[in-house]
Amino acid sequence: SAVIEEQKFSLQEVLDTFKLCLSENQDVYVEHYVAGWRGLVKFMNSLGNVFTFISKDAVNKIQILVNFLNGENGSHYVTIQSMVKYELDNQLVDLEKRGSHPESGSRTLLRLHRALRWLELFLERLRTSTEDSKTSVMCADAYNESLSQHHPWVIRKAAGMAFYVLPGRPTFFEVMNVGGAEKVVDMLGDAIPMISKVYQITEDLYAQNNLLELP
Ligand code: 1PX
Repeated sequence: SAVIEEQKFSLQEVLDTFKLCLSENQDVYVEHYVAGWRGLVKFMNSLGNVFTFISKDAVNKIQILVNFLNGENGSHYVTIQSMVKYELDNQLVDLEKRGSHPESGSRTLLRLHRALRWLELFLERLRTSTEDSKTSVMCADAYNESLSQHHPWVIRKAAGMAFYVLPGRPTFFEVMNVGGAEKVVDMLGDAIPMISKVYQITEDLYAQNNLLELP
């Protein structure tokens, strides 16, 4: 019965989390940003064990940010804007090379931010894909166009292998648990603009502060 049935995970909820990220004055809430990533990791893990090396790194970075958020200076970590300002004002960021602050909130979030661009590109490809499109190709194209530029050869190689074993489009859509292909397309059309917006606001903030290459 519906009562005992375990609530199934839906990618819709995950992507909706990114809608909660923006405050009234276009600041980005770290809490919801991190929650969005948590959901994505959960989704990725449900695709199989091969993806755990990817999710481990994401989980690690999520945890670093959660620790700041729950730490004694947590009030400065409420939004990405306040985090960046606080860390820069207090010299808590390694700007040139990794030194005494190798795991600043700013450099950690930058890694997820770069991955968010991959997600945006991948979801857009999924949205416009046809029945015979290959998820592995869409995923690899999105990766090569974005995140790969920040990864050394070994990581690119390993990522390429992970894409290779991605389930096909039908299974992928099924695991998303949103409904039929038409529903998926609608949901993505709804979610992608929000993700793009969060991405662009973060990108502009990092560009203005010269932080796009943080080590
Ligand atoms: C409907 C689609 C939903 C799909 C959700 C999938 C979520 C993907 C989560 C990927 C998170 C990757 C975070 C990577 C951060 C990163 O770039 N880290 C590297 C640099 O960090 P560092 O601290 O050393 O400066 C780090 O070296 C990364 C290592 C792990 C390998 C990253 C490969 C990224 C491939 C992204 C594509 C994921 C494909 C999943 C298919 C669903």
